[in-house]
Amino acid sequence: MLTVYSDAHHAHHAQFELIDGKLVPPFEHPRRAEMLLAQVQQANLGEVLPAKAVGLEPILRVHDPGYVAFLQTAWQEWVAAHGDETDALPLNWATRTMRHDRIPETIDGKLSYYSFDAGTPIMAGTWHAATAAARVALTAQQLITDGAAAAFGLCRPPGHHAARDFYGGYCFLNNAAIAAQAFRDAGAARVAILDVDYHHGNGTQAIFYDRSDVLFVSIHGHPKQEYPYFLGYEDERGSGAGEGYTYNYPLLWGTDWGMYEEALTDALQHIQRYAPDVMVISLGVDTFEKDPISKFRLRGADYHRMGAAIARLGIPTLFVMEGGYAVEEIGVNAVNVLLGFEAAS
Ligand code: SP5
Ligand code: ZN
Repeated sequence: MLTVYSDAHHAHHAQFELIDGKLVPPFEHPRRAEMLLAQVQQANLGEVLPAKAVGLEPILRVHDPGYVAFLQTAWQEWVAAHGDETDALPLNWATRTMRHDRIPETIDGKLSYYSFDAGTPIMAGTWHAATAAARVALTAQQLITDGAAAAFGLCRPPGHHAARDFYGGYCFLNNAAIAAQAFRDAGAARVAILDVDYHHGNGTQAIFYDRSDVLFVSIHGHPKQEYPYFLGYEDERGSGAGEGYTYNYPLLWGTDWGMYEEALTDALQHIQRYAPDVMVISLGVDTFEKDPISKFRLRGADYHRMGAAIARLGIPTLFVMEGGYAVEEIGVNAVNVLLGFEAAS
């Protein structure tokens, strides 16, 4: 399997994230992608290709132009207001009874308007890294459009929490959604997205919620217990033309492979019935037993089983990297999915 990778992710290396009431060094840091790349090479998964240059067009097929413009200049505006010593973080949000129809003019207001958490710092290189991650996903997508059976987009920062016009959950541009839309624009009639990251892919779900041409299926920590809390319940099934094209499998803390596999089997049956031309896997390995911010109990060998189960559908598959914060094991676990896929293909 070919991997696509860009060094540009190094440009995004914030100082702090807010978690558990503390400002701590970010869990989402450059060494994650370094460990992934090292394991791709160590395991001889296949050649590693650079990301191709792409314009903003495929990004704007998914994201709001105002949001993209905000991301592009947010850091400069933050520096003008506050200097460059701290990362840019929002402080409050428009919750119930407040207005969503006015975009503030100041940078602090815009950070609040265009985000949904305080755990996703913006710094000098964030835009550069986020666009590079989208280019990684698009380059890998192109490989499959050109006939490859599978490809791995080693994206960082991740993407599945980012919606059409907001960021959060360490995500700025929704790499998987951008790739899925690019598949459609390249002629695929139906695209399925399977999101196996520990956290619900709220951004991806929202982007495709009212559409039947992109099926969204997610297995994740139950929103009654787990971040991002406000999406990912079983009764979310899509709306309008998209009704019946979203499926959620919320699972409780402590979920092990036995319980996970049951959901995965069911999820894969929905995808098989949909008969997509191509499939995008939002590949998070924060379901791992030793993940520092998550509470599932998957073990190393389970990732091989996961990849094999995905391969049995026999559908061209783009893997897009999302979360996973047990940095010592992130490479082995993610590459195990890919090796399991190859072994069963
Ligand atoms: C792509 C991705 O995996 N984003 C995850 C974003 C998680 N944000 C913080 C979640 C905090 C949940 N509580 C953690 C408790 C750890 N002690
Ligand atoms: Zn996650």
